[in-house]
Amino acid sequence: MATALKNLSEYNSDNLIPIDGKRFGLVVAEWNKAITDTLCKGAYETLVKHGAKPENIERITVPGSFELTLGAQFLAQSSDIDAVICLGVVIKGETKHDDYICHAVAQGITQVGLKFNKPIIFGLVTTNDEQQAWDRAGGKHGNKGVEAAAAAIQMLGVQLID
Ligand code: DLZ
Repeated sequence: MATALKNLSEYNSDNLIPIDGKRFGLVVAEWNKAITDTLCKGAYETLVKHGAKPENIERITVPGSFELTLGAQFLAQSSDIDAVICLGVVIKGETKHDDYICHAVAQGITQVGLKFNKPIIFGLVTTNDEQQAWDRAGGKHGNKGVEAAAAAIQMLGVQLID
């Protein structure tokens, strides 16, 4: 009988499960494309570094972050895909668009994950300006695409222990 969850804190980026047989979906928003491409590169390279086969990584693009949820659903509904990584950059402007988009994406991809019982990773960078976004896309705060890929791998390693 299942009694415990394997502890996520046991993992770090050098201590992840083998993923050579796993299939990943990447959903990448085209708004702030230069930055989301950099996030995507970080995610892709992390998956490959940890053993994912390039032919097992499927990338689709969507217009903006708001569409990440439906993109995630397109991929998650395929029985082939084990985990989906959503990547977008939402930068604050004069209006509250950032709030609406971020909340919608957070709720949307949560629902997709629960509906399909698969990890759907929230790789949405939400910042006050473009520089802060670059700081998180290979800059002084690392690359959130790398972290998103590591989270997907970690989630595939979560299992019930008898
Ligand atoms: C409309 C919009 C705005 C103002 N800002 C962003 C943003 O900073 N980042 C992003 O990924 N998308 C933005 N969008 C586009 C919306 O996500 C969406 O694509 C459109 O509203 C169409 O549904």
